[in-house]
Amino acid sequence: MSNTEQTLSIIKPDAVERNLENEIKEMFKNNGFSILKEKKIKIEKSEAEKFYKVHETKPFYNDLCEYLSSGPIVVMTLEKENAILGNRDLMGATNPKDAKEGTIRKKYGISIDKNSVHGSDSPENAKIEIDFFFKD
Ligand code: IDP
Ligand code: MG
Repeated sequence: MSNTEQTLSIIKPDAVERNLENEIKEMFKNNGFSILKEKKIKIEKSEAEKFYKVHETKPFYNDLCEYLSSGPIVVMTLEKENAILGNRDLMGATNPKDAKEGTIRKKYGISIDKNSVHGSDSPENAKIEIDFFFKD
């Protein structure tokens, strides 16, 4: 049975800053993802805190929110068969050091905090995250 899904992807400040936006989008397209919606924005720290609320008890929460709001980001809705897991596979492990060859984080990630991309981790969160950025 087919299972077309949408997932939220973010090209994070470290990658936008290094002008990697187009190269990363090419990786999505070459792997069969359609970019349905996209916008380049800069968010406030308070918005980053809301977006990353699931991590609010983590020691890195404050730095993470500072970071995501530190410069322009590109937010996108990606669509493909099994897009959520497919995007997680293409992104690679959270820590670029552990990411497999051929993944975005292996290719472009600098460190665990500057790991170039975000991707939703479940159908439930994909819906919440797409609505967060694209609900009119
Ligand atoms: P994910 O982005 O692979 O889904 P999560 O565990 O959801 O990883 O963490 C969200 C983001 O928080 C990561 O992408 C990374 O930038 C940052 N992060 C996760 N763990 C650490 C850590 O141990 N130290 C610093 N930053 C971290
Ligand atoms: Mg996550």
